Parts: sequence; structure tokens; C-alpha cells
Amino acid sequence: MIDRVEIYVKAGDGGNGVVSFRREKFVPFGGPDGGDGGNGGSVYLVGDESESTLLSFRYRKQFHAEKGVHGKGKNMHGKRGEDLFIKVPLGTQVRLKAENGPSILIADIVEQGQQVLVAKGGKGGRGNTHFATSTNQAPRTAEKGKPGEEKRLLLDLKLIADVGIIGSPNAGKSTLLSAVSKARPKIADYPFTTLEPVLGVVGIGYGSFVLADIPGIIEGAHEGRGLGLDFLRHIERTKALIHLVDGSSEDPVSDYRKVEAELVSYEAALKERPRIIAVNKIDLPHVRDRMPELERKFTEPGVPVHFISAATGEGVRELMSKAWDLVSKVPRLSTGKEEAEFKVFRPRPLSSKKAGKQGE
Ligand SMILES: Nc1nc2c(ncn2[C@@H]2O[C@H](COP(=O)(O)OP(=O)(O)OP(=O)(O)O)[C@@H](O)[C@H]2O)c(=O)[nH]1
Ligand SMILES: [Mg+2]
Repeated sequence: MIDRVEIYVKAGDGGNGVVSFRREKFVPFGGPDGGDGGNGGSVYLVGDESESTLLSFRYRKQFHAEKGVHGKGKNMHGKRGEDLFIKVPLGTQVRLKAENGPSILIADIVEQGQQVLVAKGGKGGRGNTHFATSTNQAPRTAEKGKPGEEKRLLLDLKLIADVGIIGSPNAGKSTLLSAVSKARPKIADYPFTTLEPVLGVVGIGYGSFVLADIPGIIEGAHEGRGLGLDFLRHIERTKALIHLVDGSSEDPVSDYRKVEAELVSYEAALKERPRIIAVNKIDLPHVRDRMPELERKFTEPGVPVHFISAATGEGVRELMSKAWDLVSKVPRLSTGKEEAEFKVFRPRPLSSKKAGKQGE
């Protein structure tokens, strides 16, 4: 999954103004008539819900908006350069890359049609008509167009899921997602089947929420073991977590603790995220037999424990409605990390601009 890219954007330069004089037959002194250069086009990023990854940026990383056309004689102004609208998926965070020092978060694109100006087009230069004065009626000066802004941007996609399923490999996370949604993640009896987060929409009669299945987490993941923890950024914004435990594992409680410890080493704020523990695979007789013992052992204050079988569906509906309860109570959370570190600028949407053209 392409979820972090660096791109270069360059707004169009303004067209030059020109020096020109009226030359007409029988008019001995023609005045200045140099037109202005057109403004350069600006570059905008636009939130688009039909985009779900940053894949389109894999091969295309440079974007230029059109230049303004130079002015001409006879007071002809140059055409302004077209603005460039680059579509990005919802959940894209935009950072301005600084030469040295940390990059600055400039926008968080979360709404359909949300537009963010990332590089402003250069202003067109004025033609010599503007420089005529009473003492200089034949000015030989005109302005050059200003260069368009250029920026290096880091785009970072953080999926917008309401609930994330975390757990060790093979716990049955993907099986659970496919049991409750139309998503069809790969399922197999070996660890690290899921390599990239998969989202599914869970409808539960009176509402729906987005559930994210993410790769398995093992001890030492924060040091890069297994698939690491990078993918956890996709659940940073969830409202609640389902911690799915493999009931058939040797020591489910220890598995649980290891995953929780990794989670906290990734981001301490995730510890506070409302969550449910779900012990999976109770269709297996030896797991069913352990239910009372596990119920006793999983006693985290305020964290309910559910017993399910993602394979047969037992207990799954109850789990989902419990998750929905949490989701509907909690406003969307973020880690708080970035908001504290960076000021977030949210430019007002420009409703007059149309999100159309992608590319140059
Ligand atoms: N008996 C039983 N097997 C299950 C159940 N849920 C999942 N499994 C099996 O457990 C294995 C792992 O399932 P997955 O859904 O791929 O597990 P996962 O947590 O997504 O695993 P990773 O993506 O590798 O982290 C598969 O062989 C599933 O068929 C269940 O409720 N009962
Ligand atoms: Mg999986």
C-alpha cells in the first residue's frame, strides 16, 4: 500500500507585461499599449472519496500548473494559467517539507471536495501602460511576471476507520472482518497473511461504521520485528479498538499483553482508546472449555470481554453492536500527538473552484 509519498508542486509563473506603443497611420504620437501578463495557475489538493490510496503518486511526483501568458501590444492581456487540482484520498495529511528541521503539517484533508491551496500562482507583470505618468508618457518599463511558488510536500494517508481490529498474527482478524462486511481480505493459517490494512463497512441495522483489519502484531514489533508497527498509523484515528485474541493459542493472556505493550510503545495515547477484548475461535472445543478461565483472567477494568467464533459467527453480532455503542459515543479521536506539535491550518473551502483537472 502506498500511504506516504513526497511530491513536488510548482505553480505557474506569471506572464510578463510588455512594452509596446500604439503605431497608427496619421497618429504621430501613439501612447503606450503594452498588455499585462496573465497570472500563473495555482496548485490545489482536493479531497476525493473515490481515491482510496496514494497509488497514483507512485510514478507521478511532479506537478506543474500552467504559466500565465505574456501580455501583448494593443493592450492585449495574457491569458491566465489554469489552476491545477490534484485529487487525494480522504484522510491525507499534507506536510510542507522543510530544508532542515521538521516538516510542518499544513492541512488535513478529510472532506469530499475540500480544497487546499499548496502553491500560489505568480502574479502577471504589468504592461507599460501602467507606468505612464505626466512626465513620462512613453514609458519603456514593464514588469516581469512573478515566479509561481514551488513546494515539496509530504502526503501521508491515514485511513479513516472508526474501529480497528488489533491482535497477534492468526488471531482471526481478517476472518472477523470478512464475517461482518463485504471486504474479502486474504485468510490463511500462517502468520502475517495480512500485509496491508483492509477496510470494510459494517452495517448493523440502525447505523454503520468502518472497520479496519490490520496486520498482526508480535513482540518486538516496535523494533521492526514481524511487519513492524508502521501500519498502526492507520488506526491512530479510530474511535475504538477490538483487541482480538486467539483463544486457541498457548497463552492468550500473554499474547494480549504483548500486543498491548507494542501498541503503547508505538503511541501512548492509544492506551486510552476505548476497546473491547474479543476471544476468538470458541467453536473449537478446547477453546470453549477454557472460557470460564479466560473470563477470569481478562479482567481489565472497564474493558468488556466477548467470546466469539469468527468462523461460525457465534457472538459476532453482539460484538459488533458493542463496537457500535462505543463508536456512537465517542467523537473522532486523533492521537493528540500531532495536534500538539503542529498548528493545523485549515483553509476555508473554495466553493467557486471546480475540482476537475488532474495532472498538468
Ligand atoms: N476454528 C476457527 N478458526 C478460525 C476462526 N477465525 C479464524 N480462524 C482461522 O485462523 C487462521 C487465521 O485467520 P486469519 O483471519 O487469517 O487471521 P489474522 O488475524 O487475520 O492473521 P494475520 O493476517 O496473519 O495477522 C485461519 O486458518 C482461519 O481459518 C474461528 O473462529 N474458529
Ligand atoms: Mg489477516
